[in-house]
Amino acid sequence: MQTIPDLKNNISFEDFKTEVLNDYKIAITSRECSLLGRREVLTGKAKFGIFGDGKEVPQLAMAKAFLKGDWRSGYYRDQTFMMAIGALTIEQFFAGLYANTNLELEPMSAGRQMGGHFVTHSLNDNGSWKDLTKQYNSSADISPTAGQMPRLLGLAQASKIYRQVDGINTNNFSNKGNEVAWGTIGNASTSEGLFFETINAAGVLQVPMVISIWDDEYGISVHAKHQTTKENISEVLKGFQRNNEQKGLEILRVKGWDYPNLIETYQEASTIAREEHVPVLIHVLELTQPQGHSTSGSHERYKNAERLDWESKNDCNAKMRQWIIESGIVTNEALIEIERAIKRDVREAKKNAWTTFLKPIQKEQQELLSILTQVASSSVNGVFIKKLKNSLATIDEPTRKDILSTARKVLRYTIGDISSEKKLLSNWVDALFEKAQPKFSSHLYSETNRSNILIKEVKPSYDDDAQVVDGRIILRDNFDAIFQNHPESLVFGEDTGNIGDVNQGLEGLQEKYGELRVADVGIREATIIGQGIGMALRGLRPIAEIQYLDYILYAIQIISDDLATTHYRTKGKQKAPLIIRTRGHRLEGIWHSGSQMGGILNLVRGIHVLVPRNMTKAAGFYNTLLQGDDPAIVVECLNGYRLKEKLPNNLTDIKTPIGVVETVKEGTDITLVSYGSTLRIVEETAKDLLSIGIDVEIIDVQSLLPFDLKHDIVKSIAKTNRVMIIDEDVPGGASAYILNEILNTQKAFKYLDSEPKTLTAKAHRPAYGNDGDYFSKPSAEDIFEAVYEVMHELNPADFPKLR
Ligand SMILES: Cc1ncc(C[n+]2csc(CCOP(=O)(O)OP(=O)(O)O)c2C)c(N)n1
Repeated sequence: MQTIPDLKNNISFEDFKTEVLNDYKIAITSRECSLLGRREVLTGKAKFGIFGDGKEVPQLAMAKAFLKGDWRSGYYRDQTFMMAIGALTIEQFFAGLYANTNLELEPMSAGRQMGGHFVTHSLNDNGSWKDLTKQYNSSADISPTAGQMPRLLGLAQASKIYRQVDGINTNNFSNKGNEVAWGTIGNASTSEGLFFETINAAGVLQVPMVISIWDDEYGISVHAKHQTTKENISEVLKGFQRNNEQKGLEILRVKGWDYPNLIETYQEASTIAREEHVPVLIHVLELTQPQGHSTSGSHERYKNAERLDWESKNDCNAKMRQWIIESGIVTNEALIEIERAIKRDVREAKKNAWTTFLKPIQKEQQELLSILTQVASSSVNGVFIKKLKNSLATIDEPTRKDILSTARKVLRYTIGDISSEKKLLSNWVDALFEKAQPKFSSHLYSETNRSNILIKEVKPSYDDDAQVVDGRIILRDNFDAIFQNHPESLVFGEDTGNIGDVNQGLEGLQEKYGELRVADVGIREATIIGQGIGMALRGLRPIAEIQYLDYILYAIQIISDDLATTHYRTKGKQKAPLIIRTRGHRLEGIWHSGSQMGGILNLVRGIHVLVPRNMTKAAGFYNTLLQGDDPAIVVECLNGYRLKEKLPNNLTDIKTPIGVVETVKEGTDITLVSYGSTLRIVEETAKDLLSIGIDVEIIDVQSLLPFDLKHDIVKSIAKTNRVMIIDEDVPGGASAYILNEILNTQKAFKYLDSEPKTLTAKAHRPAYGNDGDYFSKPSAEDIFEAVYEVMHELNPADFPKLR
């Protein structure tokens, strides 16, 4: 079905005819998929449908200009493009709609994403890279509108890095940076800030990117007059147009039904982006949406008769058809023949997709029915069990939910039975869960030997006369070694380049490694992360710097929606091992508190969250992360850059293990669990507590996600029988997360002789200044008194009430 890329004008008329008809067939196939797809939802076979009808013809043109090695970052309308590059068959289209969990049958996400979310596979099963220069590439779509834009920037930036930075091994990834990153977005989604942020950054960076705006004048029901100034996005963007004096974007416009002009426009865009590394925006106008936005509603509700009439007359497929006949390529009759055959093929493929989806589930249904027959005959509740069994038997097209919920309800009827049949059923339920649960829950993190958690610890070692230096020096020297040893690594952020970051952890490194590898960027956190995601998807090892932890909130949407789900939503077929470097913890003021850990932890499952208590630990984390495949956020302690640390003699080798806590002080009375800057206060308070006879054990969590994989905390609690979590986040923030891990995962309740305690900041954002901090976050006195109170409850005679 695939279109022929890079169609040049110097082909024979016969070849041209074949090519056009081949394209027309793709467009009609895609349309037929949309039409039948909608029906599958309305009849209940699929849950939700969002299709590419009305956007077919421009996608043919885009596919022709799209070369091997190129990347797409698009959205749910792009099924025609995916078909045209040969990355989506009709069966796969329907397998996605049905949420088939078999990755071979549903390569877009193994049923994890709703239909219309596309991807190609970058990785082999063992997690190693495929040769991305020899295949067409698509990053995995996400649903939030414009969420594809930040990543697009990085996909394009990677070409620039591969072209301009010497010493990187480009095998598998790039051919001299000739690859173009192609973005697609709906007209209404250009209202999002992420779109403007990306456009501006692309203009600044001058990267090979072609953004297509599919303009059908609506965003669901909302017309362009409510979306876009002047109702015209390319008009508004005119200021970005490059000219003879100034760099910028090339902006092109073309009508979405005009096949020959579309091909020409896309070839032009491709050449500009590929050869000059100049971003191009193509505003594709006059598109339609024949079936409305999605299966959730009908567009007759919000489009008037005049618009609906216009849409039916300007349907891009109909216009292409008309052009084919008028150009004498083939007759109307010949096209009718082609269309009839396609309808038949799509119907057939749809049926196959449904059968292959259903078969394994029906097999499970039959297995269960046979077990239930046995269970019913051996149970006193046989009558009720038979009823449930018969009800399951009547379902012709069952889901796994139908099957498992029947089995589990039957188990309730067998509570009083002691029989081999009951055992058979309960084993069968366990086995089905074991088989089915990973279909939905695997690959949140790397499952290969490049998983971060497998990387072994290398402890720092010290000379007897080890130099004592500011923490930032340790970081700087370690980054220096990283850039030396990993040519594919690079760092970028606000004030990261010229001054070597606001705390000078990168001092002098731009001079040494150049402006592309140690780079200043604009104030645009979301696209800083997007830049990192895109480059990581293409084999680079980016370190994206977010200046202060508080400002990660600007990027948390893209971190959560895109980065955290990349590996999961592709079932391990793409990875983005981005390292996010930031600093926080124990700064001051509402927007410089650096403590919002609970919010972050709950939004970034799929990413490791590390809070090293000093810069040696931080350096070790960076070294570990560069050996692994999982993305991570490293929060450096803001007040640690100028604190003195001993310089290890094996700095560049040290590795801080991930998911491992450290007991920094042993004790007998109570286990204090903390991390980051707060840990230092806990350590100081421990001395005061010891002076009055309270001997605490202190554990530094240091790796919040993943959390204490060896369950060392519960071992400590088994000894002390008491626990307190001390955290500078709000009540119910990270402390609640830690408590859940200790109580629910590690089952520490068995060992507790006192109520488990959390000591946190106040519920409000921390006020500014020393007193603001004192009255907002846990102070040394707060910690002292809270621990003392626990000991007072235990032994009021030795520890009488303090106040
Ligand atoms: C951040 C976010 N807000 C809202 C939505 C719900 N939504 C999905 S598509 C859509 C309209 C998009 O319109 P447009 O960009 O013009 O693309 P089209 O669907 O018309 O191709 C909206 C509001 C979403 N997916 N993400």
